[in-house]
Amino acid sequence: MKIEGIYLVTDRKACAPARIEDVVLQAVEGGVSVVQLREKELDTRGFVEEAIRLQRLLKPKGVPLLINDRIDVALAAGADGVHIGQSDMPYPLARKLLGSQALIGLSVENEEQLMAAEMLDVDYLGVSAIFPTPTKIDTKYCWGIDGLRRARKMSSHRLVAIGGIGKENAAAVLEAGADALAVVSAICAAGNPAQAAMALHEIYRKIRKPTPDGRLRPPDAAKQHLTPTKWAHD
Ligand code: TZP
Ligand code: MG
Repeated sequence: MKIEGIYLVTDRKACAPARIEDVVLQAVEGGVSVVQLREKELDTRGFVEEAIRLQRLLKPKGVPLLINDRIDVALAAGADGVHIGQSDMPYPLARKLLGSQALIGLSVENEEQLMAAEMLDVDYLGVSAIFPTPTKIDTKYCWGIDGLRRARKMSSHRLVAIGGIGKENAAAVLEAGADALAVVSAICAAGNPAQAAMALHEIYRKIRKPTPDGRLRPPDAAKQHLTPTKWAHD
């Protein structure tokens, strides 16, 4: 399963008073193609219960569920994978615990981390943060559009851009080489999450026109960098 399109990262506070499940369902209706459950304050019991609820909703729709940080929660809920950061479980151990079929994404916060990730067979890199965002205030560096363009040239991985992304800058982020746009507030805090997701998906669809065989075309900068083997098994 490829990570591409509009990637929803949940935030309980931004969704309130709506339930996360309702926002997720509406977002999927609007075209979100992957969901990450991110819970920084819930205890383990609550986290697992929420993950199980979401997995039940998403599985029949064929939308993968990733769990932020917690390998144990992903395993317990039968989620499709995890998203880990630089201080979470090291990638090789996460892969060992979750198996070859799991989807595993890794955050990279600077070029050194991006280059180090060339040694890893991660499913994608989360390029974090593209722009400053009030949703996460401990980010040390912002890639910006130019930084993302450079990252695209340097990395052979799928790139998921995150941080301050909304419909006003989505096209620029995609043009710079992102394979997916990860958003929190643009969907969770929207009055109408389905409509918000649809607007982002429409921008994505316009920029990534399908190839004749139905695959979505990567941006030219990305294509240049991909080796034939990597592109072949995409
Ligand atoms: N990681 C880097 S930025 C960020 C996360 C979880 C928050 C992105 O939130 P928003 O509201 O889409 O800017
Ligand atoms: Mg983390």
